[in-house]
Amino acid sequence: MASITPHGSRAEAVEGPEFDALIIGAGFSGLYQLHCLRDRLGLSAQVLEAAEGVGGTWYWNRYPGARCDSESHSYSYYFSDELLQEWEWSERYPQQPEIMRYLNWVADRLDLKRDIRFGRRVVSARYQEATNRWIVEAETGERFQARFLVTAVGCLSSANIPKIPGLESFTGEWYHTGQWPHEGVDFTGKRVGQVGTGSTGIQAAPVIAESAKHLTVFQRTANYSVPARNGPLTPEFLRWSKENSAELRELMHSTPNGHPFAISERSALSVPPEERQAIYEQAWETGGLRFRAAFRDLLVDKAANDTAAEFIKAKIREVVKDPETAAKLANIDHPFAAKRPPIDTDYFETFNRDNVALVDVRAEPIEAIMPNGIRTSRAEYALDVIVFATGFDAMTGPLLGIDIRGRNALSLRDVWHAGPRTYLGLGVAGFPNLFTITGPGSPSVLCNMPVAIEQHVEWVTNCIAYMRKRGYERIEPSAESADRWVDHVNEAANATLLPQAKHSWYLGANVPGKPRVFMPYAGGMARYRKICNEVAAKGYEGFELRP
Ligand code: N01
Repeated sequence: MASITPHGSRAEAVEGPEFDALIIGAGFSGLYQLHCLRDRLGLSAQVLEAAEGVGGTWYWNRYPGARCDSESHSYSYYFSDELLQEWEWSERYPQQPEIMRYLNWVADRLDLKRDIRFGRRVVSARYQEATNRWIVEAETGERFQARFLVTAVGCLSSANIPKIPGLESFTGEWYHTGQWPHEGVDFTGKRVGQVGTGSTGIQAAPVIAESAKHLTVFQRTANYSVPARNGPLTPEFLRWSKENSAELRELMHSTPNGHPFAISERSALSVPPEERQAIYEQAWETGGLRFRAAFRDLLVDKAANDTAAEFIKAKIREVVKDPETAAKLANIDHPFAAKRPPIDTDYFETFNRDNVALVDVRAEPIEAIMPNGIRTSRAEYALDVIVFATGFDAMTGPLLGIDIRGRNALSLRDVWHAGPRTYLGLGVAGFPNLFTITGPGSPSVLCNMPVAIEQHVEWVTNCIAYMRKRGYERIEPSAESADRWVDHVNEAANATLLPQAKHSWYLGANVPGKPRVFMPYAGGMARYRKICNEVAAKGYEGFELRP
């Protein structure tokens, strides 16, 4: 499988087998990137994957209730009509096991697994200037080399386990939702403590409460949530989505967030209060992320946003019977959707159960974990199981978890010490031939992920094809273009209400010591795609290309 470039034989003994391209990660991005480079460009390409199977984020996130909040018919690869026509989703939002079946099916259909090396957690990647090769080392000690290195490591794959004193003394079981045991966890008869109320915690709590003896939810930041309104997909819907796949693709490419619905053109402030209320009621009934699309200005105008925020807070007070619990749940300190807005199935209703309690850890901070539970400043909570739904060291975590070194052994950790600096979220100055799929500075997590992924993978593929055609061997963003892009990313974020959520992982605020920088590109996917296309059309403007 090693490439037949004359280079290979000389370097192989020292630096391992050589390929044209190495891809790190076998999730949505890595699978498609392998298909593009191997099957479209005819390169020798290999994927190095830490897990024992494909799936990326979905391989690890097997917690109770794990489900995607993009609608199934849009959470699919759209590059292949055959794949689109053949696969049948069963529910409005796909559950984790169904997504795993889908990704395995795609990998098998495209015969990808033969070029994926599983069980290879990449620990370092070093650029060798003299040979223009990346030397990539796995935890197993094996080395691989390639001219191009594509990171497809995901944005939410580095688990954030809070350093609470005493965790090692806990005599019960504890789990992080993003590292869930494959065999599952039996909560029957157990007293469970769940720390965290983000998208994950909001999905997990109702399911855990069904089987646990008791569930205590430890909430630090109260969160909005909109009912998902999940349900089985009808044959009519499935037929419709297949017959209209071209139009759906176009729609997803035309919206700022890559979802298959348009954002209303009305302002929340342009309609009388009764009409606005009726529009929100209808959006609440429809459910899902579509709620955000009810008005065009929810993410840019605080007064408009307040109308949505108040509507949801009123719903929480209506659903939750105990007024004290309702008040804690509705005590939300940030604009609606300024943190990633969860969608749920019976989250707020769960607090009406006799076996569920809510602890506000802003009012009574967690001080320590004891052998038999969690101690806050006010009380001790006896627990058999602790579930950390505490999220991820997002976006930069998975990249900085690898010791990546560019020209002159320049360390990515040093270059990003004050926050990520990329050009288009696709490349880093000083790191030739490195492409970062859905890297910081690209829309990534603000977009329906497969749409963002396909755009990046195709851009990278076209870029490599261009280089081969013109005889270029190296590509690297200039420091000036990266500086300008970082400024533009900040400008785009500041034009929205997103940075107003001070506890958001978009800003790195959930990881103690992490630089507070708004990481994804908030200018919208459609605009971003246009910028990337223009850069390519101008001969990869802002990048330096060399033979
Ligand atoms: O993580 P989060 P998540 N003590 O960071 C709390 C995607 N996703 O796994 O807000 C006490 O959002 C933390 O509190 P605070 C989606 O993009 C998608 O839930 O930092 N609490 C917060 O409540 C999502 O946004 C789906 O104050 C602590 C929670 O833990 C992203 O993944 C499903 C704490 C973490 O929330 C991350 O979601 C699930 C501490 N020391 C996730 N540390 C889909 O449906 C943290 N917290 C596709």
